[in-house]
Amino acid sequence: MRACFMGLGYIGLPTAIIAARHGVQVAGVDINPDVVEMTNRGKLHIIEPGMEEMLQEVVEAGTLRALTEPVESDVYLIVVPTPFKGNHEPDVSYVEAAVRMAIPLLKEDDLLIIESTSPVGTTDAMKEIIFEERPELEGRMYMAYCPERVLPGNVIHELVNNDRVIGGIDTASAEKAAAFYRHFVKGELHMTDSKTAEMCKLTENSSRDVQIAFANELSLICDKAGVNVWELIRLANKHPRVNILQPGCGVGGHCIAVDPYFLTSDFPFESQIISKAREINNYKSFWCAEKVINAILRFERDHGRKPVVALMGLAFKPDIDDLRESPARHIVEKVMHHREGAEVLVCEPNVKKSDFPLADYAEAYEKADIVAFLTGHRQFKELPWRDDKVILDFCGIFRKG
Ligand code: SAJ
Repeated sequence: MRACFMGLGYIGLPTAIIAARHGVQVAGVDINPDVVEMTNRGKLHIIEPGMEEMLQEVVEAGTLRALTEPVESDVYLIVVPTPFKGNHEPDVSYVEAAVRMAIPLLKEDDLLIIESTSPVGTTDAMKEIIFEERPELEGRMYMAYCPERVLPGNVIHELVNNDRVIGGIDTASAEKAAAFYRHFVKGELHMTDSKTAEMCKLTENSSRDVQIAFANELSLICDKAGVNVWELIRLANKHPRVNILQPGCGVGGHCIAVDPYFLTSDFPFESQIISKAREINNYKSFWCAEKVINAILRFERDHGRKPVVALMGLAFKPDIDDLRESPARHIVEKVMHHREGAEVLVCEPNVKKSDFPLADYAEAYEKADIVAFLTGHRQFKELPWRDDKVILDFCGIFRKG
């Protein structure tokens, strides 16, 4: 079986590597020649623990090679980004461009799978483009939408073990796509139609965004009410049918903070809660930055000197080194801008280099008058509580249980 992966990014590359380890002959295509060159040298251009060793293995075995142009295959996978254009409107032009690159190579019995997060109806739209260009293939090839659901940082395990939704343009397509994923997926494969599969991906991430927004809203209410939000959630979750997530300093990454807009943009009147959740989670970062700035002003007023401030964490979630779309990073930028002359120490134990000079987290904690925890890293949880500091614990470092 030959598969051509169009897009060697955060999902395309790991999936290509795993498929290449499971008997699939993989061509990995990326328009960026640097990505192609690095991949062929066995160097990973993305951040994912354990993945580089696997890449080296499949490059050496010759089961994966990277190219800038697609080659004739049996399966084509579209795994390119779907960014925004204008005001949070999804832009499917990369998906369309990748599909158009594959069109001249398609032949009878081929399978084309879209994995890119896409607005509802994208697979049908791509089907029309293909059959307009190649009418002789109508009814003679297979197409499916099969979203991924891997958690960055745990990709190797989740790519293999997660259940997957397989959305065919018809039953035969769903079966053909399921047979392809069976090469490397141990989780269950759930077959449906392509529109439902597209919507399912958007629903999963919107659902999590809404649930986090509920926790973040509670944190704002608790701050005003003088109630410890962590204790509140811990106790409420003792109810057999309540399961509240944890508040933080906002929602980051490119999935949960992005995918809900695919629904709000196409269904603006219907998606009320989804749209409000996005607002709440964005507002939470702004609120945290304001809290730090106010603490700086209050400290100077009360002590007659500028404080030392430690901002703990830059990554978008605990125990990873991924700073992309990170609310912690937005907060750091805002505080740096409005620091009123205070010395600000930025700490991120999981990275060596960033746009900001980085301080050692234990030394910064010792030295600072004001400490704001922005990411709930494991290392921070070892630090002792200190009554002599102003501690802004936005991510529950000192929560019990
Ligand atoms: N967060 C909270 N409180 C929580 C949980 C998370 O504030 O209780 C924050 C995190 O700190 C982070 C953001 O939410 O800033 C997102 O983190 P995450 O761990 O919830 O999710 P991602 O973005 O790393 O990955 C998500 C996953 N989707 C779901 O869990 C529904 C993953 O399975 C998807 O494959 C991925 O999006 C994607 O690619 O779509």
